[in-house]
Amino acid sequence: MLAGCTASNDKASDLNKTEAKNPSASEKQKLISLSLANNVLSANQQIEATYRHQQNQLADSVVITIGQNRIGSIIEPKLNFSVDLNYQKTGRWPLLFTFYMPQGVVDKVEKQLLILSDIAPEPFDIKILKTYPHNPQFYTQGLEFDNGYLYEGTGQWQQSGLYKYKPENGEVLQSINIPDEMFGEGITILNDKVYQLTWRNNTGFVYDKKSFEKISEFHYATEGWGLTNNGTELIMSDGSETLYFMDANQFQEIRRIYVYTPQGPVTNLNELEFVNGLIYANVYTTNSIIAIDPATGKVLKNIDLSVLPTKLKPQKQIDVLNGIAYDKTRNRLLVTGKWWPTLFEIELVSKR
Ligand SMILES: [Ca+2]
Repeated sequence: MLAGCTASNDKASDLNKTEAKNPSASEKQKLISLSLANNVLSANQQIEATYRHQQNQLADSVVITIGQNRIGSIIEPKLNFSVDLNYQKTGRWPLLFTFYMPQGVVDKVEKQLLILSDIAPEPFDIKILKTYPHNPQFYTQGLEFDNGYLYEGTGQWQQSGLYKYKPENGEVLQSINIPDEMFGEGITILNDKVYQLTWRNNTGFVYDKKSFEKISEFHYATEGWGLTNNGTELIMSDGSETLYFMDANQFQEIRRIYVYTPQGPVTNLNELEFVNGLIYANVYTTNSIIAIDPATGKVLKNIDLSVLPTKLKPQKQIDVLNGIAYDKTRNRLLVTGKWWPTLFEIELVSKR
């Protein structure tokens, strides 16, 4: 009994000590409450907020930030204040309000904000310019054009590999298998190296483009889906709406974007291609390719390719549209699908 009392007294005194040590810490959190009129905004809208101070004090100023980016600041804000969002990256972001109160007191309030795109994607149809054979054994997971050749990464257990072939006739010139316990995913070519992801092993491979010899492995935390590059960084999808920009040497994340239309996120981003400054992405299980602004995550184009499956010669197994390769020297856009017998050269035709 006595021991119990002692223990509880000790606890109480510990608590007092903690408060005495840092009296402002607990008070700080209670000083200001803030509510947002709307926590879902379009990139061109205004943040509208209402704040209340516990002792009805008025703030000298408030500074609004998202990460390292200062959205705005207001001197002597009214209890209801608004500020231009002035932030173009779509997705969920923590919005931080730093209130500067009289006597040098600073109070911070964080809110979650969902930013939608303010741009309706331009709808496109396609025109088929040419067809080429595509190996119907290839479960296409990555496709890229380089210096006259197509490089294709394929999936399926015990059948995954990397192939180099002539687009005109599909003749395979070089290939390498990946280990049986791994399921191959996206590929891209940067600085004479071929990078290849695997689906659920958190492991990728780097090959010498010329010899197809494996140079190294790299690792990542998410699933691996699509891969492309912008000339300096690798860009990776993982089946969500997130695209990761990765350092090509260390394979460390540099930044990320979240892909959104005005309606919401576009998930299941699969095979990728960097085309004239935009990221093209297959949307898994659909006949759509979207074009994404790499700076913001906004979807700028929505390309309807539903005509393509109707052009395929029937065969035992045909899976979904996947695989985009851009030949920049001849401005050719090449697309195919998993186990498709045909590779299509296409042109975009605006529906507007
Ligand atoms: Ca590609």
